[in-house]
Amino acid sequence: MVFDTSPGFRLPDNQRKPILWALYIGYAALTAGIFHGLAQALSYANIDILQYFPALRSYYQGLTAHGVANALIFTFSFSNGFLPLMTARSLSRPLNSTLLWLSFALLALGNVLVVYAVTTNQANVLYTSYAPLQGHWTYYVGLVFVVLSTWMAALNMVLALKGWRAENPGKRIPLLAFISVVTYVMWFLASLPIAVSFLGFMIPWSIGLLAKTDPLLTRTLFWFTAHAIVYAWLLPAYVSWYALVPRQAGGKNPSDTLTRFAFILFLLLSIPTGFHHQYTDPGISTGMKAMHAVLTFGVFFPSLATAFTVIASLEIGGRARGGTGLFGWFAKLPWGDPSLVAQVLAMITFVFGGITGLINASFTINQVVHNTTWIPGHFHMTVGSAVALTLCGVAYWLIPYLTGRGLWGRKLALASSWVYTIGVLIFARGMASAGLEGMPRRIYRAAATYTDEAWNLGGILTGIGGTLMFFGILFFFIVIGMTVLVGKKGEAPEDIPWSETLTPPAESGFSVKFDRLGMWVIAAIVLIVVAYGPFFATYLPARLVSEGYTFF
Ligand code: HAS
Ligand code: CU
Repeated sequence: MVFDTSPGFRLPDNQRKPILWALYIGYAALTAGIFHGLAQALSYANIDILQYFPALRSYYQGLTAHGVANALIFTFSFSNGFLPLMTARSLSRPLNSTLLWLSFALLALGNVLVVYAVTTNQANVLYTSYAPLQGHWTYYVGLVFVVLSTWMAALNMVLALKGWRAENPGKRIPLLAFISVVTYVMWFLASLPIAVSFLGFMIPWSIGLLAKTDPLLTRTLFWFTAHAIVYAWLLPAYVSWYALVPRQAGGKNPSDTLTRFAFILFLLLSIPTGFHHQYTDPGISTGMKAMHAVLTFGVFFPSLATAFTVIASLEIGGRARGGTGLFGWFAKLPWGDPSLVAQVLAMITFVFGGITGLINASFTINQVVHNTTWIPGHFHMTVGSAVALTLCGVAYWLIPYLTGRGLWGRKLALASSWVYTIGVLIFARGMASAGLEGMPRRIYRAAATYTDEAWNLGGILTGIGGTLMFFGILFFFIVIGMTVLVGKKGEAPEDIPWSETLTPPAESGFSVKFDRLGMWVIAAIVLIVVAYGPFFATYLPARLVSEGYTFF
């Protein structure tokens, strides 16, 4: 590892434990979820391996498990551990132990319920889980517990920040704590609509208190949260890219102000954009959809700013290590450091995730790609690599840091990221091109009674890429498993790889206002009301018209 391991503030051992266990749940979910991923990818190449999954009752059971484990449980378990830890370290103060354990207990309990519902074949509702597909109540209640666990983590961070502010009046909030807190404050706001949907509609409906429910309303509440959820997955990765990666590359974050600005933009713009998932839904006016399209282009901007910043910080690192010329610095990055390599490969893949996202967001072009395999092509280059690979890269220092055991199998760790990245690029190329030919998403092609020759090449690439991705994550699992079991004691970093910024935070001017989080939260709420208010004002009350369906 290239970063300095001199110790700084150390979280007490009893607080490191729940953090470590939350991370274990996350990485275990990642590994559990990839088996169906492999089957799904091979199915697009017309190879059926699901018949060898004895415990699985249906394709949709497996697809639900894959989405829930990899997109929901993995990401939030990681963030529940990582973000409070970053906040505490950045503020050099401990967290609230009760809240930490409560957050962990809710996460664990939520997992037990969701795993029960899915493995017993009672909740084949996919990770998008809106009406009229109906699942067992334990599925929805389990997810409510998972969301509550994130709220406890958020509260813990906000309390730590409050405590710090009381002791440091007038001081700028340390950058790492600032971006960590903003991430979960955004998520807290974003999670409220799904809480309304689950508590007000889905749970009463699934236990029979409500005979019928409102599909459009619950879909809208779902996407209200679930567009912003993608930034709740992404921003913890950005926390690492902005505040840790520069150090790992031997560089510095070029701008404290730009970093805070980007996160404030995410706080403002992540949420009022959910209708870009509902362009084809009837019952929502074109004007509302167009407004969300424009705001989606707006939320593209802070990611562009992020691209600028992270490339600059890598360049500073590469040049400090002796790189010269336009691209010479790139070769000088520490390509032997698995943690950095995973994250740089995540960034490179994300460029294509971003481009495909912009295409999705374009109101008219969305008609071509919606509900085709283009969409999973897009999101495996975002959550499936920008996020997943970064979270794996972070594990390569974080698990040693928390367990005190040195990383086992550095070369296998490097291979993991390369194999995964090459895999995901082939996979997404296949999904995207077949999607443009109209190959539907969420089908088990190997068993479908219809096909199209134009899907064949894309399908084969999907199968090849998906297989490589599977092995990439399997390598990761071996590395982390062995690190925990036999990693050498005493070889672990004693502190987090914490970056400096080129210039310290400004003490005057507009930038200081970024720290007034309450004000930005109010601005975010105003924007949400503008973007969603007209829909609810004209739509409500709920139209309880649909009973529940269980097709699979
Ligand atoms: Fe998306 C659908 C639009 C980002 C996830 N998205 C999805 C779904 C998921 C998902 C899961 O507008 C499917 C949901 C479902 O099941 O139906 N998405 C966007 C846009 C962005 C975007 C505009 N998506 C994400 C992220 C996700 C994610 C992030 C997860 C984490 N997405 C859509 C739309 C749909 C959609 C529509 C609905 C489609 C439909 O019809 O159903 C943008 O935020 C993307 C911005 C990204 C960039 C890239 C910046 C690049 C960086 C790296 C730079 C570093 C480098 C390093 C190059 C602007 C920061 C270089 C290194 C050197 C050493 C040189
Ligand atoms: Cu979205």
